[in-house]
Amino acid sequence: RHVISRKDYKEPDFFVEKVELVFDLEREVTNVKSRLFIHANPARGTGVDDEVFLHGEDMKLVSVSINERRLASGDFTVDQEGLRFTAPREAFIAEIETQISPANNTRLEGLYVSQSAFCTQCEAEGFRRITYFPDRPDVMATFKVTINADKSSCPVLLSNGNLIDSGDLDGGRHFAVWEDPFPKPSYLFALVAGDLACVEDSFKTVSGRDVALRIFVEHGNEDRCDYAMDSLKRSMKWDEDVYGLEYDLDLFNIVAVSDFNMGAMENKSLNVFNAKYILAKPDTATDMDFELIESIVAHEYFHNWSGNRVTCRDWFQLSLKEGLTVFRDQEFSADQRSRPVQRIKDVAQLRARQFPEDGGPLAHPVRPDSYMEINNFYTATVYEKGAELIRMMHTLLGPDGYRKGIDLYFDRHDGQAVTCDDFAKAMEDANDIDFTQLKLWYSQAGTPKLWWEGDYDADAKQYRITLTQKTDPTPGQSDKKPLHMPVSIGLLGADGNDIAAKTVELTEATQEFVFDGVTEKPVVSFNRGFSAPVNVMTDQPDAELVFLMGNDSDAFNRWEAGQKYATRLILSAISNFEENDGNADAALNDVAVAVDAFIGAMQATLLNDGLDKAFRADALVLPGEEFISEQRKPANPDAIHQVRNALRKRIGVALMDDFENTYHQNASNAAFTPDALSAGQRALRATALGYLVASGEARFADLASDQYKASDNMTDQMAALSVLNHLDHPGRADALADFENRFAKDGVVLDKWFALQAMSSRDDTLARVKDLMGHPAFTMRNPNKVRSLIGAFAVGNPRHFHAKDGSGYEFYTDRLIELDDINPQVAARLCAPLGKWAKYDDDRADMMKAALQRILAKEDISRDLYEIASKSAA
Ligand code: DPP
Ligand code: ZN
Repeated sequence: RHVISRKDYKEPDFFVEKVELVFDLEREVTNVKSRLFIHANPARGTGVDDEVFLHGEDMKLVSVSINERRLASGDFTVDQEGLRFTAPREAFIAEIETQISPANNTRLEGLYVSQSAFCTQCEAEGFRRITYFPDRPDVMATFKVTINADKSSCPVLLSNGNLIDSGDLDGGRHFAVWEDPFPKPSYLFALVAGDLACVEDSFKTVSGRDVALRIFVEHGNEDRCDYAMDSLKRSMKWDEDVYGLEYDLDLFNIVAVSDFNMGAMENKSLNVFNAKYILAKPDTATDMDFELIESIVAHEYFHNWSGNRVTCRDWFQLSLKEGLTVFRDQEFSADQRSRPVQRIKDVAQLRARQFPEDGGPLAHPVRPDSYMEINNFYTATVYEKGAELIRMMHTLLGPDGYRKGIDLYFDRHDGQAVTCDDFAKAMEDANDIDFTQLKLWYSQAGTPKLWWEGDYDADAKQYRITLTQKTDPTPGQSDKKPLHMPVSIGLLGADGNDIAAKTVELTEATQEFVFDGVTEKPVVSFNRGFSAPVNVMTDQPDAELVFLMGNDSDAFNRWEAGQKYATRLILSAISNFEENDGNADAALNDVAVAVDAFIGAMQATLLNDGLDKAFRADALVLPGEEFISEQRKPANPDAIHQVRNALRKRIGVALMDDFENTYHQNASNAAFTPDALSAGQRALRATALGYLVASGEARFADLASDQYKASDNMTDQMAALSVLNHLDHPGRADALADFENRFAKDGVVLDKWFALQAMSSRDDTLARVKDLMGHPAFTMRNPNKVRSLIGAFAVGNPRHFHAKDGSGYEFYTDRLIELDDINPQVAARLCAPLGKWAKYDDDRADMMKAALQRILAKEDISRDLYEIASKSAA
C-alpha cells in the first residue's frame, strides 16, 4: 500500500494559471471539457524531464490535445492514477475531454447526484474524479466554468465567483458561465445544478460593498433557512470586527444537499452544506442543532480567509486552515453565547473525541508525517487539537499580540499556499518571540500528562507549585520531549475568593513556580479554562473538589471539579462492582459518604441562581459512558452503564423536590426563540426531567410523555423522547410513532428518530436496529442515515455495541464491509470504534481484533478502510 510522506514534498513541476471548464450535465454520462493554461515551474531543478502528470481516477478519457494538436494514443499514457504526456518547451494549452457518471457516483467525491440536483465535493482529492488535473493545493488557478444542462430539471446553475453570462440553448437546455477571479486550488472548486428554491438576503461590508447572500434548498424548505442566514450575517460582521477581515466578492452562495460525506465545504463563494447544518425551524430542530448551524456556517465562512485566500501547501498542513478555523468558530460562538459554557462544550468534545484518538492506535500529530488516504486525516486531532494549539498561541501572546501575528500572516501570505511553519513564523515575527518549542505540538502526538504538587510556606507567605509533564509513546514516536504550554492557576482562600491567579509558562519536564503574598494556605484551581490541553493527573481531596464546585471564579473549573468528582465516584463504585455481585447499588453504598457529599454539591449548583442556566445544566450532567470507559483498563461497559445509572437514580431521588421545582419553574409559554438564554432554560429543565425519570418514579415517565405531546418545539420534544427512549413506558411507542408519521418524508428530522432507537439501552435494541435497516427511509447510500443508525449504535450505545456475546461487533462489521463498496470514506470513518480493543477485557478485545481482521480480508478493500483497519489492528 502506498504511503505518502511529508518529507517527500516537492514543488510542482508545472503550474496551471487558468482553467476553463465546460460541463454538459447528464445524470448517466456527463461530458467535461477542460482547457488548462500550463507553464513550467521556474524554480524546478535542471535535468528534470518534461513529463507532465495530471491526476485522474475513474473517468473515461475521450481526448487530449496540446496547443490544439490532438495527441495520438502513443503520445500519452493513462493509468489508475492519472495521465502523463511530454510538455512542449514553452507554456502551453492542454485540452482534455472526459466523461463521468454522476448518478453512479456513490462515493460522493467529485461530481454526483443528491436527490435531483448535481453537486460536487472536491476536498481533498475529488477534483481528479471530474477531470485530469494537478490536483494538489499548491497549484492555484483561476477558474472559468460553463455549465450546460436541461433547463426544466436544472433551472439553477452555480459555480464559484461571478456569473458572467447565461442563456438558452437548443433542445430545452440552457447554460451559465461563472468566473472566479481569485486563484484557487482545485479542492475549492464547486458546481451545483438543480431545481432548488432560493432564500435571499444581503450584507453591507465594512467598506460599504453590498454582498448578495443566497441559500439554496429543496423546494418546501424555504422556511428553514432563517437561522443559517442570520448566522452568516453575524459571522461576516464578527470577522470584520475581530479579525479585520472583509468579504471579497459581491455574492455568497450556500447550497444545502441531503447526501454529503462531511458537515460542509468552504468552496470559494459557493459553500455546499450537509442539509442537517442549514435547515432549522423551532418544530424541526433542537437548540443543539441551532448551535451547530451557527458554528458551522461561521466555520465555512471564516475559511474564506483562513483556507481560501491563504491555503495549504500540501495536505500535511491541513491543520493550518482547520485548526485555525475551528479556533475562530469557537471564539465566534463564545462571543455569541456564553464563553464558559462554550469552553466546557469544546473541552468535553476534545476529551470525548480527540483524547481517545491521541491515546489509541490512530494517534497522529496535528501535522501528520504520513498517510495512505488523506480523507482519513480530517480528524479530531487535526481540527480540535489543532485549534487548541492556536488557542495556546492566543493565550501566550494575548489578544493584541495574537492579532498582530494574524495581520502579518494574511498580509504576507495572501494568495499563497503555505505551511504551519509559515503561520508560526508570522506569529513569531510580529511578536519577536520564539515558538520553536511550542511548535512541538504540531509534530508530537499524544496527550501530555501533567502533575502538580503545592507547598505553602506561611512565614514567607509563598505558595510554591511544582509542575511535571510527560507524554506517553504513541505509534511511531517513542521518545517525547517536554512541551511549552500556558497553565493558568488560581489560588482560593477559605472565603472562596481568589488570593492570587496567574498563567505560568511550563517549558521543562519539571518546573517550579512561586506565588508571593499568599496569606493563607490556599485551595488550588489548576489549569483554569483548560489553558493547556492535557490530562491533569493530580487528585485533589473530595472536600477541595466540593469547595471548587461551589466557589471557583473560573466557571470552567467549577464544572471540571464536578466532573472529576463524579468520575472518581463512578470509578470507585465500578471497582467494587464485581465484589458486590454486579449490584451497582451495593457498589455505590461502599462509597456512600462521598456520594452524599457529591449530591450536596450538585444541589448547591442546581439551586445557585447566580449561575447561568446553561452552565447549571452542563454541570449537572455526569461524565458520559465513553469518557468513563477511557479512564480505566479494562473498561467494563455493563458496569459503567449500571453504576452511572444507579448514581443518576440516587441524585434523582435525593433532589427530587428541587428537580421538580426546577422543572416547573422553567416551563415557558413564550414562543420559541433559539437564543442562548432561552436555550439554557430549556436545557436546565431537560436535565431536571432526566433526573426525575431516573429516580424511577412512574409519574415522571408520564410527565415526559405529556411533555412530548404538549410541546410545540423539537427541543422539548427530543428532551422528552430521549428519556422515554430507554423505558418500557407506553408513551415511548406513542411518541416514536407520532414522530415517524410527522417526519416520514423529512430526511434530516427523521435521522433523529433513527439515532434515538439505535442509542436505546433497551434489550431489544440490536434487533430493532436490524429491522430499521429495512425501513423505507433508510438507505446505505445516504451518509446521514448511516451515521444516524449504524454510527450512533457504535458510538452512542456502548452497552449494546460491546455486548458480551459479540452480536454488536458482528452486526457492525457486516455493515462496514457492505458500506466500503458504496462509500469508502464514510466506512473508514466508522471503523474507529473497533480500534479501541485495547481498552477492553480479553474476550471483547479478541472479538474486536477478529472483526478488524475480517474487514482486512475483504476483497477489493478501499484504501480508506484499509488504512484505518490495518492501523487499528496493529
Ligand atoms: N468539512 C471540512 C471543513 O469545513 C472541509 N474543509 O472543515
Ligand atoms: Zn474547516
